[in-house]
Amino acid sequence: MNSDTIGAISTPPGSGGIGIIRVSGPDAIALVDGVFASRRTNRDDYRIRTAHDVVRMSAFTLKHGYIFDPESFSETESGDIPEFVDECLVSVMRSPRSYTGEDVVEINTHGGTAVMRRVLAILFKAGVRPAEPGEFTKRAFLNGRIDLTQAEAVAGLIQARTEESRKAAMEQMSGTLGALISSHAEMIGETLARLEVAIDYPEYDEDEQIITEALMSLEKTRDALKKLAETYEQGRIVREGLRVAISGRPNAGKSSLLNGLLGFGRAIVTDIPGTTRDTLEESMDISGFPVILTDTAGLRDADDPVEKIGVERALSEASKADIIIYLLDPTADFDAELAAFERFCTDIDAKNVILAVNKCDLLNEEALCAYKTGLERALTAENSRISAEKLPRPEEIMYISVKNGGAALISGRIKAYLEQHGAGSGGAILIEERHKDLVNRAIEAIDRAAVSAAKKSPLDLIAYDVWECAQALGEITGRNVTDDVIDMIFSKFCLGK
Ligand SMILES: Nc1nc2c(ncn2[C@@H]2O[C@H](COP(=O)(O)OP(=O)(O)OP(=O)(O)O)[C@@H](O)[C@H]2O)c(=O)[nH]1
Ligand SMILES: [Mg+2]
Repeated sequence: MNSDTIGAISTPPGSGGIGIIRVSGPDAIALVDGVFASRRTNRDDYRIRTAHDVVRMSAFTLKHGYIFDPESFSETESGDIPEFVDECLVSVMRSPRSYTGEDVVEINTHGGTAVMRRVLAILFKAGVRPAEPGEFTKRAFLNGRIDLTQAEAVAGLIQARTEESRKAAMEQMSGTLGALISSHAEMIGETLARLEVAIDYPEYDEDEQIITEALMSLEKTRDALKKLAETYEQGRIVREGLRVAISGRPNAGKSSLLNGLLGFGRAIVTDIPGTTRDTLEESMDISGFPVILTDTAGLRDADDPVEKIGVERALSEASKADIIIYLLDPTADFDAELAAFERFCTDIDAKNVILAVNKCDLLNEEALCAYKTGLERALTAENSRISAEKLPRPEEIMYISVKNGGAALISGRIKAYLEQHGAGSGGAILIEERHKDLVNRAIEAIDRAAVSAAKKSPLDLIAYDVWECAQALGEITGRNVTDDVIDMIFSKFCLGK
């Protein structure tokens, strides 16, 4: 247990209806008690200095009253009265049944910057130490209230901007991932114990038998960890958002599509080719997932040095994207459009290109039909420079008009992708890179142990790798983790959490 008492404003900076100041530690109740009074006047049976209104409170109750400055008492007509700084509600949680596991007092003040600052200053003067970012949650972890994966999920939950991000963080905070990792760690621990017994008492057991059993158990864990590692891709989308780049030749309607998807005129749209020169990034919510849309400069051999840089950026953004929406303009020169698309597909390592022919409103049925036939013929393995596996399948090419609701169709495609790749399965998924790295370390350690076992290496060599696997898993839940790692994790938190 920590010996000092910490405090911080837990509500966001700025002004709001109420502000919450949280105090946690062994002296939390006594220290707040010294600056709080439920009444503003000394009466026969009530003395502000010795009322002990907070000390008398039961856990999980609220009391109305006033925060005062204990250094400001002065004699008035109504007695020895301090300066009352704010009217507030105080709640008390007693150790160990609190967020941190310590005594916690929360003061609901009025949410003004000056109010909260002054109340905090009074508390600091009384002996409360300013909390570091994440220190309340760090204490919850150190006091065994939650494991490290749950603590990390608290930060994820606070940062979550979309429904699916919230769900995933909530799932992790409820302990699903921690419990899964712990159960694997337990199995690994048992295997390790058996190996160690065999090392210590070589006369008792058959090495061969022990190794076979150990390998079987390790393999099970390995398969489960592999499955878990695969969920990181879902987790990454939930955490960072799906990256969608909009590419194509100048004037294809890229900026119009960006605006259509966002629902407001974010990007400049004109009929002058080369309107967008820099990349333009905006985030939005599609089906509860965070999506980062990037509008890019139209692809062409530009003479203008600024546009040239823009085109380079456009290609670099596209290569980083999870999905590319490539727009073709059927009213522009067919060969130039096609050549640009082919070059795009061969030049960059593009994944998941959705080819969409825009401005279909400008073509009559006959022209559209002819265009379709021409495009499908050009995009066959015999006719195209694009490698067969990258060629868009004819049935997947979209024919849209951004002017007439085309953005909704594109949004539908993105939705379908998210449903396939980003859906939170409800079970444990890996969101944090730290967890993914450690799961992979655990898998690698098991692989090494398996190789050693196959080579009939000495038991202690195998045991060492099994031990390493256990270490990696323990680092995920925080069972064995260095202070540096703990500090690094909690430093990313916001103040007051
Ligand atoms: N008729 C019609 N015009 C469209 C459609 N989509 C875009 N346009 C028009 O095409 C022109 C170019 O649109 P932009 O969205 O600026 O095209 P862009 O691809 O961003 O162009 P650059 O920034 O120059 O690369 C504008 O005049 C748009 O109004 C569409 O579906 N139908
Ligand atoms: Mg543009």
